[in-house]
Amino acid sequence: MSGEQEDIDLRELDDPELVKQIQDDLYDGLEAEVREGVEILLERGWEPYRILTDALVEGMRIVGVDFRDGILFVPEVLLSANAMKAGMAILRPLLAETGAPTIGKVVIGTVKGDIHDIGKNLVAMMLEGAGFEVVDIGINCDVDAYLRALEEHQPDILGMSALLTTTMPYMKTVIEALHKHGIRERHIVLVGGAPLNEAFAEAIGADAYCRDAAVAVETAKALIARRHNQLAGAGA
Ligand code: B1M
Repeated sequence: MSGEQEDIDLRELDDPELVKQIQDDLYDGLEAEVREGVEILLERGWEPYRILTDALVEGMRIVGVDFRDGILFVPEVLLSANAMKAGMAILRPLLAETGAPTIGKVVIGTVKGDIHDIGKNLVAMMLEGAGFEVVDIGINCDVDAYLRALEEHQPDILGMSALLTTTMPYMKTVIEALHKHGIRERHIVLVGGAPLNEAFAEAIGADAYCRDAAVAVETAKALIARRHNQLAGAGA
């Protein structure tokens, strides 16, 4: 949280200093510096997932606190978001490169009225890394966008993201539309986003709430396995 930027040679910093510096650069929206910091940690043998969580996600958490407290405003947070995305872009192919066979298909999108996409992108990245085929339909998705994507891609899982208390109720609208079209049982519905919780997911009729990207992967795997077992049981 510099304000003024001295010239720092990132390579001279030890690992904890570098992680802290990446968080500061993310806060200051310095895309090139965040990219360089991520690359240095990779060169030093850091696992991509550790860089993601310790440097980038933690950096964005700090941005979120100051945004909430009125210290940072939308234009600054947008710069931070772009810096975060630049770091994520380096990690994405590495996280996706597990060579795992495809274990299921996911359609994921942020709900109508909501343009937050960093968390959704991260979940998509981690699911890809775990061997899911992911169709990301973007932000501000209305019921029609979800229904079209489900019809076109026939995924095992529908993932929805919402970061605002004002947009999270729209998830219920989507789930009701699935019921109305008689396709609710075809898809596992997973929901996530900072203002949600398990009680909310249950109340709107989702299959599960995912606190973070790692939980999204675990939950997706577990529910796919359960569904396969049910189908195998029904066929026996
Ligand atoms: Co926004 N914003 N924002 N914002 N913004 C929040 C969400 C807020 C909590 C900030 C605050 O006040 N502390 C607050 C919401 C308050 C509320 O509703 N309770 C808020 C607000 C108010 C707003 C605006 C209304 C501000 C304004 O205009 N006055 C506006 C709304 C715009 C809109 O959507 N219509 C707005 C705008 C923006 C920016 C455009 C500047 C930018 C978004 C850029 C972008 O995404 N491309 C932005 C940002 C960056 C944030 C914060 C700071 C960070 C969000 C983020 O990326 N977190 C955020 C504060 C916060 O959350 N602490 C805030 C990092 C990300 C990795 O975490 O998204 O939680 P998260 O995702 C996690 C989990 O939630 C989960 O896994 C992810 C990875 O671990 N998860 C899923 C998420 N989606 C999932 C889907 C799944 C599963 C798991 O499906 C299976």
